[in-house]
Amino acid sequence: MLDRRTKLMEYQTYIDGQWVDAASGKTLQSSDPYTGEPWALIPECDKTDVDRAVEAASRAFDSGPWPQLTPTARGKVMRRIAELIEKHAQHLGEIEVRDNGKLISEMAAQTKYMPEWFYYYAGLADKIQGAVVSVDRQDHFNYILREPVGVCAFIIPWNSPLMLATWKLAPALAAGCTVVIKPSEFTSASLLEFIKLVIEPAELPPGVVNVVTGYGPVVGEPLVTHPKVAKVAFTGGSATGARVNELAAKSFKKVSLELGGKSPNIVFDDCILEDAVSGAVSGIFAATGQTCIAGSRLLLQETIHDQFVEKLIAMARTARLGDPALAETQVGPVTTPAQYQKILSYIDIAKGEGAHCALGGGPASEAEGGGKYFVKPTIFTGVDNKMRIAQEEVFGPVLSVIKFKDEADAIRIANDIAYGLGAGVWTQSVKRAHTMAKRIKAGTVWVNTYRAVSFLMPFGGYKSSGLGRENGMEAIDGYLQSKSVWINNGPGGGNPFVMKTAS
Ligand code: TXE
Repeated sequence: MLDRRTKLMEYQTYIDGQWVDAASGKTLQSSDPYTGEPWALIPECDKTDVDRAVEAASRAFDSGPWPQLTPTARGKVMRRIAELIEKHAQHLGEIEVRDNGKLISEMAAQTKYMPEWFYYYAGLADKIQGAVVSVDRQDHFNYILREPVGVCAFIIPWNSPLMLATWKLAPALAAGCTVVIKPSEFTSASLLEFIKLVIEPAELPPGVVNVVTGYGPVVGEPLVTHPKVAKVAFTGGSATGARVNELAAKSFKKVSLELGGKSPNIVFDDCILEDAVSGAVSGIFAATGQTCIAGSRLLLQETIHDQFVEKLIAMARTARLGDPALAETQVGPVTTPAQYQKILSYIDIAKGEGAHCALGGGPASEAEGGGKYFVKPTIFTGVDNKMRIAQEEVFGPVLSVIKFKDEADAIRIANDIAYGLGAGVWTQSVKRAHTMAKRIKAGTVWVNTYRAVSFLMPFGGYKSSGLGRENGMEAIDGYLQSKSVWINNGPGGGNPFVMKTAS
């Protein structure tokens, strides 16, 4: 049971295998979203700390013991990491509940599943294979090496800090990279606990994993622009993602971006109604709607619209708001005060645009199970896909319901958006399921389920939802680069002024 009476926790950050304060000695406060009270002090790093961390990661990559480890040995280290997560799962989950306001039930599931990423990529570490290529030149032996890209910078958001760091860290370590992680200024504690309980005891060489805590522009920008960083993996909002991409482009870094979404959850009249209602609720109210894959646009076939909305409201009404540390709580607080204000302002925007507020529509009081930073589960009907409430990411428990006529209409509405992260389809028709999966422009399509993720399945966005893929086999490619090696076993010579092509 989470103990909220503890005194202010004081954290240090982790650079080159050492626990250190920020060079400036400054700290920032991290608040418990449920109480709104500060509970932890986090080092407020700046460029000096970033430089130290990147130098450490660069040394570890070039000359430390890490590059000397065989891929099999790297895999063993990663299996140790997985076992240590298993051992400390409950504590890590509780820290995230405290720092982020995530439900303990959700964190129990996440921390139980997180080790699988390290087991999976541990298994891939010694299966990174190049190739021998028969080129069209006699006496040549050509091969392709697959090498780690180098120092990787991870920028992590506040909504699922441990899970999203895991998605990057596991493939990067398997590839043989070293990393510098910048968690969100709102939720750094769980990552620092993860380093203390998992990374340090796993005995990775110093400098392989480093953390710099602090504010986005002050820490994130020097990290993204540092000449010794080879790759940036970012998860966060689209505006910040665009800025990070622009900065990284100046020094031609490799970049992967996992950005926002406005995912359509599409319900046809041939669905199993109860499943679809539950899927709609889980799409938007789970994690208080603070997930990039939130099914925030519910597209309902007009033939079932009224019946569906009635059932949906009935289920959403029963959602238990409250202390995220209690197992029975279903909707917790919004994580940051700024996000809370943003959600409320979008509720006003929707009302101003003429959408009908069918449920919720404002802050949830203590009497309603809420308190500071709680928003009532909110459903808007009569939404037109052109409205801002349908086009822009709210990142909160606010659902827009949009009617459609038929398959073609559903596809048109689903794709009429800048984003393309996820989509849900509810139907019993196999033909329709495959047609929709093919025609929706999104990185993930769930049919008769929603918000399912796995280390085995690639995850990422079409269009403005991002670049690159996390998870699955292809994620490791983002941390590797190819080197072509040409060995001439024959005579030299030939015209030195002409490119050597065929023999
Ligand atoms: O995220 P930011 P914010 C969406 C959601 C939310 C909006 C803004 O709609 O309302 O984004 O949230 C670091 N250079 N998502 O402001 O700014 C920052 O410190 C380098 C979607 O909290 O994207 C943090 O570590 N880094 C989303 C990380 O970027 C910078 C998850 C994310 O912060 C930086 C969260 C800079 N100039 C919000 N500025 C998802 N896709 O899951 C900030 N950062």
